[in-house]
Amino acid sequence: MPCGYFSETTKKVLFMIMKIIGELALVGAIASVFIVAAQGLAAERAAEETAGREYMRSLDELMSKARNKKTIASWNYESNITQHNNEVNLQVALEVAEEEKEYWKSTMSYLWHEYQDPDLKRMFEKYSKLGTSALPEDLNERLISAISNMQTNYAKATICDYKDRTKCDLHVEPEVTEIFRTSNDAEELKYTWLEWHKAAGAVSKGNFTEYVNMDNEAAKLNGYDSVAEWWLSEYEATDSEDQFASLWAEIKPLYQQIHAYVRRHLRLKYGESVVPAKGPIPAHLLGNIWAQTWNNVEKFTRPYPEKPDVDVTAALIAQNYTALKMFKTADEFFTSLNLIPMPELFWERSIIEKPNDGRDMVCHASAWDFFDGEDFRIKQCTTITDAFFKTTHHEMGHIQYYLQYKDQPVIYRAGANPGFHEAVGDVIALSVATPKHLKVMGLLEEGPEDLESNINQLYKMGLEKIVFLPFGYLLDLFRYGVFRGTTTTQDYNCHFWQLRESLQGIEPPAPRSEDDFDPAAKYHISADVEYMRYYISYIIQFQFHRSLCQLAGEYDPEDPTKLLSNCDIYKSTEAGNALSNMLQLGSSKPWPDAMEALTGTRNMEASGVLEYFKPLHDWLKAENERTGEFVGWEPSTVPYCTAEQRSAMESSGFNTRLKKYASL
Ligand code: X8Z
Ligand code: ZN
Repeated sequence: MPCGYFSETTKKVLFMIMKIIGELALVGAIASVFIVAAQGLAAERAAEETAGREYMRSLDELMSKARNKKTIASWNYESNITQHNNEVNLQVALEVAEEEKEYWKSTMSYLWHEYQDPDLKRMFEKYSKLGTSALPEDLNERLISAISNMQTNYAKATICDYKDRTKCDLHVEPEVTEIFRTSNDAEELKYTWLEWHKAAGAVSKGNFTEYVNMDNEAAKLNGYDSVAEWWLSEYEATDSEDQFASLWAEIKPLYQQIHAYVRRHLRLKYGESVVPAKGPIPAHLLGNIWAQTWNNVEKFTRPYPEKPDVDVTAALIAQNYTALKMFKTADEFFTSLNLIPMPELFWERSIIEKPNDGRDMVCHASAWDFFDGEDFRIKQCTTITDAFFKTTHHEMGHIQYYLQYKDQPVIYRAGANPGFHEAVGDVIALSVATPKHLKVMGLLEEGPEDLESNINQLYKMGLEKIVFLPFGYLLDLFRYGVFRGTTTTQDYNCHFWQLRESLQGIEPPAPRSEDDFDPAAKYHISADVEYMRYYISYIIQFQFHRSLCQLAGEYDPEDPTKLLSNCDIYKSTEAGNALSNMLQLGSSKPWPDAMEALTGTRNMEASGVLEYFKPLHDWLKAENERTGEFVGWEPSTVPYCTAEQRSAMESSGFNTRLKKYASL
């Protein structure tokens, strides 16, 4: 039909329809162009992601070689401190830093932010932090030198003997440690304390300031405000500092009870002129040069002295334990859980005793991953003591973690967070230290497991675990302040002691000033080792212990014969397999995933510690009430801050922060 025959209206309608069809066709055509383009883009992205995956594989191989090279040089230096080994170590570290810088540039050219695969993204994200290698070479050299100067000084520091002042070759390990373990002479302890802090502390102040400046530069190049934020990032949460503070708030009442109980016994032993009734405890009387664990005062403060000694040092010596026998015993416990035995190379290359060929070395115990999947070593100046029996398990726990995650990419060969790594061996040692297990091993005499022995046992563990918590917490509260610039060189020692007094309730044995630099007399400050990891470990190890004990059928909160504090997971493959599953993850998943895999909760919780020590807490409260002991402490009368420093602490907000973090 010719068009002329249509009415005007029909024409209009037809026109509209044609227009719409035309527009639809256009939209369709455009859409298909878009679809094709989008498909192209998706394919491109997928190809880019595949390329990223390939790149990651090769990068990881290169990093394994680089880290292996760097670790060998560090081991050679730390196990034999010479000028030559120090220079080689520095050279290799700088070379590897340059290599890493090149790799980093390639890494950052990938569009990893867009990747679909969360695992691949996580690896790129981790590699996007270049660490201290981000520094220009000259600054990196200054950083490495500042740390190795402090480290060398700490390792070589010696003092003279109190009784024989001509004998001047006393190192922290073993001599100073041994004096603090055995001496009851307050004057000898004070002298040794002061000498050690002079030899290992004051001399490192300049290097420490240089280290802080250089490390803060590195932090900024990695996108952090300071090293404090960098260290905190390892805990993968925005409110980590608040989490740490609320854990302390929960534990503090328990700490105050054990503190009051110990102070009373020290006062009875040394007299009120040495240990004031309501004051902080003088730091030199607690059996440890840093007052971080107080096990060595157990022998004269034990709640039920007539019951057998729970310290196994004497039994180890009587039974001719050697360093090797302690290591073999620990290995046997791990394998009884179906965990991995220490490999051949480990036994060949570890240093488990201080060599007596006159060389200087870093004696502080450490466990090493050489990142080649084969070479794992411990370096430890073992002495035959209860403490080293535990440290041996502690270090072997690190090696066990390395072995469990050795098939992960290098970037994931780390703890779920730093606290997890520190907790593995300690969890094992919690079982080993039970009266039940020590009796099986013949290290503790047979006797009934009555209430009194249980309190003795819990008390001994409290002197090791509860009292450590404020120390573990404050060491990095101090360094966070330094890194953030709220604690300057003029206030180092004053702020340090303010924290020690507020959190630990201890005071220095004599007046201190800014000519002293007491923090560096602790290994981890002189060696640049983050310390919050131990605080976290001492909390989460009790969560791990509780879950493992339940899996092993050794703990039942309803059954008084199955106490958490006497649970031994020895030979439980159920417990071992659950632990292994968590360890194998390395840092491939955020830590709450790893925590959940073992404990069913995604949080760090104080409830494990509190549940474990509940009977002791009740006993201490009743005992302190019975004796009328003051719980808590009044301000120290030993001067360590000037009046100007004290008023500045008020006006600068230091005191406000202290109140918040110390739950004051
Ligand atoms: O440094 C250690 C281990 C090596 S990772 C021996 N620890 C801390 C210390 O000695 O201060 C273990 C407990 C706390
Ligand atoms: Zn450790």
